[in-house]
Amino acid sequence: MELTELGWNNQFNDSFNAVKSENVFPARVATAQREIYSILSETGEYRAEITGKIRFNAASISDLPVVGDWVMARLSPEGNLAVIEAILPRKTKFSRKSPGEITEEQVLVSNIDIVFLVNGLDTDFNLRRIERYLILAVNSGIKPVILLNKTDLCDNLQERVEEVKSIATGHPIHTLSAANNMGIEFLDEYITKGVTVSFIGSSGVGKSTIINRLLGEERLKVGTVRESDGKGKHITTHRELILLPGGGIVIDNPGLRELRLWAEEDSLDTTFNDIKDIAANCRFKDCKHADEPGCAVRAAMENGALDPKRFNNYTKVKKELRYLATRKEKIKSRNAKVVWEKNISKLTKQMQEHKRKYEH
Ligand SMILES: Nc1nc2c(ncn2[C@@H]2O[C@H](COP(=O)(O)OP(=O)(O)OP(=O)(O)O)[C@@H](O)[C@H]2O)c(=O)[nH]1
Ligand SMILES: [Mg+2]
Ligand SMILES: [Zn+2]
Repeated sequence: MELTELGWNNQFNDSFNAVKSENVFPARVATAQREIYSILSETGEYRAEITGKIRFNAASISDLPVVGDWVMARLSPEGNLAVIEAILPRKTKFSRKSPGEITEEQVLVSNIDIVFLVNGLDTDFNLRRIERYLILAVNSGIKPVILLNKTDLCDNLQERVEEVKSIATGHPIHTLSAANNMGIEFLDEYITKGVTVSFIGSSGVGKSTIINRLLGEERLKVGTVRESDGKGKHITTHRELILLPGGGIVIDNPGLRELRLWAEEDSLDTTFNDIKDIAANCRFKDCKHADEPGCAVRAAMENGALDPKRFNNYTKVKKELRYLATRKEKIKSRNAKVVWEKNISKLTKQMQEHKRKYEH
């Protein structure tokens, strides 16, 4: 198989040449489960592990390989197991804040060109969630495409599309019914040879169903949704990179339970640019849009130009990202302090040694 069919490009080639040694080869991570990986290369697929050095040097989970990564690998003497010696710099990464209390980035997939944000037009439909997905995509620099699946279950399709349009800030929106193989042709225009795409969304929205349609066979397991609320049953349990017969690379994801944001605060200027534009007309530059006179944002909500629910979500997300930025800043200064203390103690030791040497 040619590396370009796996998404290889000049950037990866340069990174690889800069670090390569004898008997290593480039490969792409197809699955990653508890530090057991499968990697795809010119000569085929291998099971792989990481070196102790990668594990030891990893400051956080995002320093370990993820599905989509390009790596430098070496075959074990027996030739059936590979060892990953380095991760090549990622071109893009789609991240969230890792679940739980720890303030840490969790890279879900890397080196993707397009992220399809999949939504069900049944009870899953939620504009506020789409806004959150868009923040993550915009922050990652990956082109987002919004998919509204299950058109067969929706009797107010046009209305839904208009609602999504009003929050999509120009990103493309497509409707389809994957289960009925209807309206899926447009995907071919996005997924061309060497292009990597990923499907992200809640459990049960039809991510694996769509990929099976692209494959032309029922290769991925799909599940049913709960009748009462349309929620999926987390059928896909791990990420997987799959090559499509017509060229193109797709990564299936398990349904996301939690979508905690990992993004810079200024990504809101893009995802909520309508609010930014309206706020530019507030009388006071530092208007909090609470009870100040001449507030253009409140006026827009009153005259129907801005949906108060969108504004509420904006405020909520802004707070969340502010908190995240403070936490990151704290961790940074704590780490800097540790480095500083280490340096000081090293210096003190050197001085003591110097003194000992010359005092006698
Ligand atoms: N009515 C209808 N059902 C669909 C459509 N697309 C998918 N489904 C059904 O939705 C259910 C869930 O589909 P999956 O493809 O397993 O969903 P998923 O997003 O991969 O879910 P997880 O793997 O759990 O994250 C299955 O019963 C599918 O048949 C559609 O267009 N219309
Ligand atoms: Mg699935
Ligand atoms: Zn205002």
